[in-house]
Amino acid sequence: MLVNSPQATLRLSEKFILLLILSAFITLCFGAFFFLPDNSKHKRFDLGLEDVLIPHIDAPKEGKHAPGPGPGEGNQVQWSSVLATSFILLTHSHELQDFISSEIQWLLFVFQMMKHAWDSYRQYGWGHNELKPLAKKGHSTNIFGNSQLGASIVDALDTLYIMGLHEEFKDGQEWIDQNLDFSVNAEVSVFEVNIRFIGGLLAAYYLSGQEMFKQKAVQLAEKLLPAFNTPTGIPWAMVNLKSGVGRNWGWASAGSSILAEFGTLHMEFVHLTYLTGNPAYYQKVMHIRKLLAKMDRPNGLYPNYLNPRTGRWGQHHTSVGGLGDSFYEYLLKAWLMSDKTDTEARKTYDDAMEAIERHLIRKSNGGLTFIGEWKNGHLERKMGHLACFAGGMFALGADGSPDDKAGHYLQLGAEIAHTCHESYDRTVLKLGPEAFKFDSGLEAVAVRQNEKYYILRPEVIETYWYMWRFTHDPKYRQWGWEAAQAIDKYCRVSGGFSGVKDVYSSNPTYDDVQQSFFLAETLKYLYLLFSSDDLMPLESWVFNTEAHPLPVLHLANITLPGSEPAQL
Ligand code: DMJ
Repeated sequence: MLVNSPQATLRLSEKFILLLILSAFITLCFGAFFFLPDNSKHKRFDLGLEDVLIPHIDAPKEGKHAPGPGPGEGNQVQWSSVLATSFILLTHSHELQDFISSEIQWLLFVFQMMKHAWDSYRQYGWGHNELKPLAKKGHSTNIFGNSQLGASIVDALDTLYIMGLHEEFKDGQEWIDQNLDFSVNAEVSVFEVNIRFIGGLLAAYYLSGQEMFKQKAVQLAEKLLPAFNTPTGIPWAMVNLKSGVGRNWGWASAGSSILAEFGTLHMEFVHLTYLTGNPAYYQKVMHIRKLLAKMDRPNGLYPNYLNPRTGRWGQHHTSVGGLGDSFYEYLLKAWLMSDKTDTEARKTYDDAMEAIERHLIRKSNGGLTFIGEWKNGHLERKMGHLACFAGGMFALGADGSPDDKAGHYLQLGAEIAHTCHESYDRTVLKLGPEAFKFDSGLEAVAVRQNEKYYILRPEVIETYWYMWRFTHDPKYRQWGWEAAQAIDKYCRVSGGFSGVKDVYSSNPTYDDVQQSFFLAETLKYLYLLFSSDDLMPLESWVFNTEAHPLPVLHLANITLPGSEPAQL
């Protein structure tokens, strides 16, 4: 059953008519596809629910990354109207619910969540970075500086595209074309702007073929380059887009840069060099890699802090959650994105995973596998929601792991997925807390009041999706469906979706923020979880840490400007 609706008591004749209407819709949509001229079928790069039903997407071809006309062009079916209508029909008819598989119903459910999130932002926060769904006005945080860069538009674009929301995509495209200007006096986070804006713009370019997205990505990248002007070449955490002056966060271990920030640029920067022929981007990230390779690592672990003036580690804290997480993710994804030719990245990843397993991963008394945090020689038995992404990373990296440990890493991914699911299941709202402990008889529950919040984060659902893709165990879809329902029930308000401050309270208060990553990641991973594997196949696409898909580059046949052929 999709939704408990008191109005679902239609007469038999009405039900029959509803069935007929839905069948007519589906027939119309199939028909529209089949009657398209052959050339437009092959050229088009539409994604969305039709791909669940008719898998026909080709991966981007080498040297021809963005086949097909842009969104809204050509003879396209308006999937948004079809899906919205189907959802309304479904919520009103048990017969239709019996007739249509759970997965399609769940897909439609996620689709209408995306519509609500986007439409609310469109109505109340348009052009602002994020939305305050209760106050019904724009919102921003210090990661975007004092700017109105439309972060939610850029972050949501590829999700809209993948869901087939072409009108909404076009609306966002127009705003970006006419309004997105990076010559602003704003001090932004280099990492956040890279993963959300450069990643989002590049994915929109690869999916739609619209040159404008590529140009905007390159304009922004040029503005980030001054951040690398440090004595070591390790970038500052923040840069002023106008003046180019950089600095680090005041709270970060005596002026250090952060591993998960300077270590999460590689994918986007390699693509920038590939697309522009400008070697600067590639050289900047390879310089970071080389510098890290030369450094001593305590117990083989990478501390979270590195001073960009001295080139020395700051505090010896290591985490697979916040401050460390996506550094490890990008080592694996650099290898995958290079069509597995970047073996240096793979080796670095494998070595890091070995040290992490030895020093950070433990099993609780209750049998839950967790990833703790290393702090000055001591293991803190606490895991953050952010670290839950690692279940998916272990599964993604299983194939290609050394010593025939593929099965082992897939199993580790499954154990982390199980632990993170428990962290959701042990709450009142069935949504996971920001951090949870494994100490003093406590298992997978938050203790401190300021760790009980849920801010629409994606990591647990991300892991469900990767585990689903690699195992097809239906429990991952079931767990994703539980999470989707809980988000819809407890985070949905009339003006969008909001985070909640206490997942253990049956009457939680809202934080009044609809995060841009909710549209970029949480809803995209849910949609992919309920879709066919042919939608965004992992052999062809690698998702950046903000869930923006970038195509695999066939680097065995290409020499990137600024690289030595032997290195690739
Ligand atoms: C996202 O912006 C990215 O996934 C990032 O790597 C860390 N976490 C947030 C969402 O929780």
